[in-house]
Amino acid sequence: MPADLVIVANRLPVDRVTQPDGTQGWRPSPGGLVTAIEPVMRANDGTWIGWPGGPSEDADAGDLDPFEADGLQLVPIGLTAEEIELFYEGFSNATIWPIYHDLVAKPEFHREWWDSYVKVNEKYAAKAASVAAEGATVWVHDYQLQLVPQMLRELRPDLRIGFYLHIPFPPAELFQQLPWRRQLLEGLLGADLVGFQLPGGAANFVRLVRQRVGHKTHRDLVYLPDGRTVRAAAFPISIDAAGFEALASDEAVVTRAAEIREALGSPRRIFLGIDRLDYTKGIYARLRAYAELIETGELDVEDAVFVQVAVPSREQVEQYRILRDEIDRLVGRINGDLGRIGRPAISYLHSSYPREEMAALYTAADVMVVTPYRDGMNLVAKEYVACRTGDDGALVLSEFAGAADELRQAWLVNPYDINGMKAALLEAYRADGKELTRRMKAMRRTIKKHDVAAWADAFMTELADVEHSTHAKSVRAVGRS
Ligand code: GDG
Repeated sequence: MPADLVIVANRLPVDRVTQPDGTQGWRPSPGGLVTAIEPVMRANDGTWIGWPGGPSEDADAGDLDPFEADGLQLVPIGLTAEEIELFYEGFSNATIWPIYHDLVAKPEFHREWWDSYVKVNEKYAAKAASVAAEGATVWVHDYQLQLVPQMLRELRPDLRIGFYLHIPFPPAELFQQLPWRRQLLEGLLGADLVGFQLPGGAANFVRLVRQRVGHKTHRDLVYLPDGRTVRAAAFPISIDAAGFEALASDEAVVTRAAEIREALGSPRRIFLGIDRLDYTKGIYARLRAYAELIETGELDVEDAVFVQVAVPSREQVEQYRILRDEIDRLVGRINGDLGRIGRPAISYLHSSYPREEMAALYTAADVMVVTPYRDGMNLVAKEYVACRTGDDGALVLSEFAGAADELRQAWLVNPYDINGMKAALLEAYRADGKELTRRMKAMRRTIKKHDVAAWADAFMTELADVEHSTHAKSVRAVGRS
């Protein structure tokens, strides 16, 4: 049945699993996005288009039929092993990802990766065009699908199209290295509304459109020669704050948090880092800063431990494999040099956990350390705050995470400044209860007010409001002031 609302994202909110009897099945992988979008999906007969993960033998064959899971209509897009390598691991994760994150790693440019990116984006656009009802709203997500808005508009000019970028949008100086910069900008301009995490990303985009594509712009509006107007604006994403708070208050989670502390040898303070094992997250520098504090005697392994959870990620991409080896070596060296029997300096876990275990870790941790070199938002920081129902606990947060714009009461640090990080870690460690409560109370107010439902609502409302008709030919007369 044609859908009035279509979500197009790289991944479906389910994972394909092989059941014990050998048949294929689906397991929900509910993340923040699906929680946010679910109510509006249900209210509008929504359909979600995305890749279920894993390679498909023949991506065009009908082995992936639409299906329903938990009342949601899901339309799988199959990717071949070659597309996964070129489009996903290649162009998305080894070209766009590093460029959009301030060149934290060196991006690679390969024409065959780009060709695959175009082809896969065409596949998503064609599928969206075939399931959207007349005049429907289509919301496209993230950096893997930046060409979809324009491709979709060509196929279906009747649609209202929104795009949201979950990662930072880089300054012009970096973006213009991309050999396909113009195509990417034009791809995004197919949308009526282009959403970013922060106002800076939206401003970078509008400036690039003016410079590189030559369209007229005024503040957050772009005027296209065909008479359309495109709006670029910030919509900082958030979390299901009430859901995390409820989870943290759950008796089983509270008990588990106490068990974790005990299993760690009941230290006075637990430091915690939880990140996908990604070079943007600043794990290496953070652990070095912590180790130096132990080395100099400012912290003692009898009193404190650093729990670092590194969630496996993009393991087929070479830079991620190198990073894993580097962190493995660093943790081994730190624990070898500074640990004592039963008292490692760092408790390192290369694994992923259920949501309940995440909430128990947040509840057990006295100091949460989130120090990415660059991050669109960083939901882990917000989840920690949501779980601190006792208004205690300290957050050490990178200035370069989008979350720093809202969580001003965290100990804000420059993740490139090891001494600065050491000072902040110590301050957070030594802070008294009154100071912790003052900071945490303010952050919790922010998170509760700006939760993920508010985010989805703001984007959908703005998308519904965007002038869908053509702008007047005289550019000056139309601009919002
Ligand atoms: C991108 C942008 C932006 C992590 N490990 C486990 C687990 N998680 C969950 C966390 C959190 C999410 O994954 C991670 O989100 P982040 O925001 O921290 O980072 P990215 O994955 O890089 O996300 C980022 C985000 O998109 C949203 O727009 O904020 O800047 O890079 O929700 O809780 N969840 C479970 N087990 C784990 O082991 N269940």
